[in-house]
Amino acid sequence: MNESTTFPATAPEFDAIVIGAGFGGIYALHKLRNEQGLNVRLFDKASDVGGTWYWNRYPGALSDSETEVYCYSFDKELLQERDFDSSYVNQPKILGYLNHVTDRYDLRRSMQFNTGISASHFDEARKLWVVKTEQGATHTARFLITALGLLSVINYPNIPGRDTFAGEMFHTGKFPQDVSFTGKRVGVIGTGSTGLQVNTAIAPLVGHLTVFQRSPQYSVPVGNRPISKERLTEIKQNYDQIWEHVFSSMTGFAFPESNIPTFSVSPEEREAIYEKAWQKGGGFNYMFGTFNDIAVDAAANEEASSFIRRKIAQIVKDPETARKLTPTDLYARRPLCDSGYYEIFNRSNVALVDCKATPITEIRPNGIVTADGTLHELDMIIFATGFDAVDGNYKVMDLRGRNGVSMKEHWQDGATGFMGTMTAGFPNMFMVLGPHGPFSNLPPAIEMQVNQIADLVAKATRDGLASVEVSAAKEAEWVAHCDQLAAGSLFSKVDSWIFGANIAGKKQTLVFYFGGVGGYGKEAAALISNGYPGLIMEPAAATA
Ligand code: FAD
Ligand code: NA7
Repeated sequence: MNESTTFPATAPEFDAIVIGAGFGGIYALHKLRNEQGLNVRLFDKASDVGGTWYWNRYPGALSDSETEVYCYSFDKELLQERDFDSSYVNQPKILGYLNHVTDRYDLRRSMQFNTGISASHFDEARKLWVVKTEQGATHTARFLITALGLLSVINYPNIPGRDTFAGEMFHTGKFPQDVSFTGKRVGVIGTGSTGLQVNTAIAPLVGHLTVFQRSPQYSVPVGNRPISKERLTEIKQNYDQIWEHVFSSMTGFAFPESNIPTFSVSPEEREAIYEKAWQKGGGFNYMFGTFNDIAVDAAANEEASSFIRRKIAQIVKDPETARKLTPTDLYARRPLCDSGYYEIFNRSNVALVDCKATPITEIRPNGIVTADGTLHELDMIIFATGFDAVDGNYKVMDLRGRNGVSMKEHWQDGATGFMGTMTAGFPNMFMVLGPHGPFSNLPPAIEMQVNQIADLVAKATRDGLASVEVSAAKEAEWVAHCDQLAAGSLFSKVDSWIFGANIAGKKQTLVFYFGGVGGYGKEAAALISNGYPGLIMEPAAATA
């Protein structure tokens, strides 16, 4: 599609087009089609529903949000029907759940798979979106809902010789099914959340595992354990309270968040609180359920990290390996948890390469070379090297708003958004998990955002509006508000995907709202009760 594209003169083909069939797109389709009776088409380049859980099929893939809250809350019957037997839910089960939701609400007939959207342009004259598929088809809609995913565009580090590798090579974010590991020499690059999961899962399966670690990580046990039928019944009986807690909480998880500062208790009590959280499990629980200042106070952060450092020393038998695995910087990335990660280094078939001391210099047909000249011979390389997070998919697509301005140009100084759902200059386009949305357990954030989007679409339809758009001033005000909320956070002092630091050449900016799920809910409610201040609502007559 280019500037000279001629647009069909007829009314749009669809009321709304949704891109993405993950948690966000599925719910958006249900809201707009089933609840508002709109004519909606959803596209995904994948061959089926699931989003993250369609693509990330690596061994060990597990949600680290508790099972009872890693789901939709919108339908009480759906909650009562859900059957689960573990405190955390793995990739196949999440995929099964999203398939069930899709079928239960008869959504599949409005979904078109194997259809990547290559371009989406706003036609100002007719106030509609013109969307082009990778196969060359063109579709039009009044509203465009981009549920493109925030951890979706896979990141490969720029290592010379990558294409020369003769063995098997996979990225965790696009992992095939039925990979055999038996007897193979496998190298995993990356030790983020994904790297911890995949390394832990395959260590007992492979012939030999080499873990290429650049930054050592703080991690606590996930504490995944069976859920009895009695506990499941209890959870189902308490769902009203569970969601009340989630939607008024900071992190959107099920665990109770702490309201006490680290140094308000004695050193012995502190140790006991960390130990209890270690035994219970959960990364967010350890960071936000023990004390309320770990993410904002350097001394508190040091206490919590020193506990984990001591645990590593206790678990890992070889002191040199333990030293390499032990982080010394702030504990201020997305908090990690694992199913026995540090323990795998006690196995005789697992080796750790410290890529800070000896960076990877080259990939050759038979393995990975590090700066000390060692060739690590491998049959398989797994890249657990993360994603171009949040705005990645918005830059892959040729996405253009008013005056033909592309999203790449619009976000050249860093991605911005109002409430994570809108950005100025892109009328009638609504994002799910766009920039400056909540940093939290994501299904509740997704539900709040889709509800907000659906309210605006309903209002536009009811009031006969030609377009709805956030003003540049309102968006700037929200971004400044987000900056203010993050000002005291230690997260901004450490490089991670949360600020775009993992992508070479990407401008590092804050792209999250750190005011919590509860805070976000209040801001969303105020937006409606105050009559949508700062949103530009263009009446249809003005377009004639
Ligand atoms: P996604 O599930 O990413 O779906 C986006 C979809 O859009 C994809 O299917 C993609 O193919 C499609 N798409 C994108 N661009 C195009 C295009 N141009 N054309 C056509 N289709 C397109 N969150 C948590 O809250 N808790 C967790 O424990 C957790 N664990 C995670 C573990 C991993 C390994 C990963 C990668 C993410 C995890 N997340 C977790 C985040 C997770 O992404 C969200 O919870 C949620 O699944 C996001 O749903 P979504 O619909 O917004 O996006
Ligand atoms: P992350 O958290 O971005 O982790 C990527 C990892 O890859 C991290 O350990 C990186 O080291 C490492 N990496 C990247 N490039 C290299 C090179 N060249 N050499 C060695 N190591 C490298 O991605 P994940 O998929 O684990 O998790 C992302 C989110 O998805 C996660 O928070 C969950 O929400 C799900 P670094 O730390 O940059 O030194």
